[in-house]
Parts: sequence; C-alpha cells; structure tokens
Amino acid sequence: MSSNIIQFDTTKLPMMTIYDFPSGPYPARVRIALAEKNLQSRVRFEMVDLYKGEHKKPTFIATKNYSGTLPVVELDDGTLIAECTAITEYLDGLDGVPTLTGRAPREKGLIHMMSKRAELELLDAISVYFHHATPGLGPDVEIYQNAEWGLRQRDKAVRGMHYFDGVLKTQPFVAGEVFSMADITVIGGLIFAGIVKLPLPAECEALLAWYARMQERPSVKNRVTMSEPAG
Ligand code: GTS
Repeated sequence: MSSNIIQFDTTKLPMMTIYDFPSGPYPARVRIALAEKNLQSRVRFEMVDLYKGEHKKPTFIATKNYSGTLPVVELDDGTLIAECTAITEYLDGLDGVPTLTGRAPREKGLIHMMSKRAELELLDAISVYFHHATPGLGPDVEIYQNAEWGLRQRDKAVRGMHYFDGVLKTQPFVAGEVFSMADITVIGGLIFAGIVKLPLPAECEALLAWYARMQERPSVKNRVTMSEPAG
C-alpha cells in the first residue's frame, strides 16, 4: 500500500520568535508541539525571566502579551500569539505530520475537550497551587497570595490525576487512540506536579505507565535543550 503522507519541507517556513522560560511547564507544551511537528529549526527562543518578573513588566504586557504569561509566539510579520492551545493550533495548521489538534470534527472536539479538561483539572490547578500556596516566583512577583485557594486547587489536581488515570485505563492516549495536544497538556500538568513535588498517587497505575511512555518520546525528553530532532 502506498503512503499518502506528503513530506512537508519545514525549512521553507519563515522564522518565528518564542518568548519563553525553558524549564516552564506551559512553555514545555509548545516546545513539545514544535518538536513533534519538526519545527525546531524555524524558531529562535528568547528567554523571559519569570523569577525576575520580566513577564509582568509594563513593556512586556504592552508589547507582547496583555495577560503577562509565557509562552508567546511572534511571527515574522509581528503577529503575536499567546495561549498554549492557540499556539499549538497555529503550529499544527502549518501542516506536516503528526496532527496534534485533530482533523475530523469528532476528533477535534474530543481533543479540545480533553485538553481543556487537562488545563482545568490539572495544569492550571497546579499553577494556582504554585502561585498561592508555595513561595512561587518569590515575593517580588507574587504580590497577592491566597494559600487556602491554592491548597484547594492542589486537591483538585490530585482528583484530576485520578480522573486521567481512569481515562488511560480505557484508551492509550488522553483523547483516544492517537497522541495529541491533550496528551501534551497532561504532560505539562505532570511536569508542573514534579516541580511543586506533588507526587502522582501510586494507585494511578495507568497514568504512571502512560507518563513513563510519554517520557520516552524525544519531543518530551529533549524539551528543555531542544537538542535533537523528534526522531
Ligand atoms: N493560559 C496560559 C497558556 O496556556 O499559555 C497560561 C500560561 C502560563 O501560566 N505560563 C506560565 C507563566 O507565565 C509559564 S510557566 O510557569 O509554565 O513557566 N507564569 C507566570 C505567572 O506569573 O503566572
């Protein structure tokens, strides 16, 4: 059977700049997507130091991202795209394989639902825990903290881990039969869990096994250095 996959020449694409923080869990989502799409060569990274609060400086807010978060993609025509889901959509739309956000309506719907759920129930919850109930980015950046809210979000994230464990007991990937943006979002959540030392419950065997498998992927393994092609 002949393959109908058309080789996509990514080197023809213009360069983009990504403002990010190399070890951050949200930037990891975009770094993984870039490597999965084999787009590493089209990117120059510009580090914004979160611990120095560079992402909250008026100039960054005014000229890069109103929300004061990373990552942000700047295209060669000056267009700015923030929000990991939007960035992943953009990168996916540049074509090439694999598809991370789905092609058919049903697949797209499931991937977006599960990715949003991974944000709500896991990644964003851990982020709130980090910023509110731990020293977070330090006193100069964390100007308002509400520890009780942070701890509630930590508990929500642990419930989220059990939820995704249940999902992965019945299917190999977060949104079904293939790797997608939804897997990347859960990976981001578990990277953040590692940073805040929130352990994955031992009984979440399916989630643990899936995460071990995910960490074998070159896109995940090499996300900080971006040193090797996705393979
Ligand atoms: N909804 C945003 C997205 O999906 O891009 C959230 C982005 C986000 O929270 N990014 C983190 C950030 O800017 C980066 S990292 O913590 O993962 O490195 N945090 C800084 C802050 O002050 O919230």
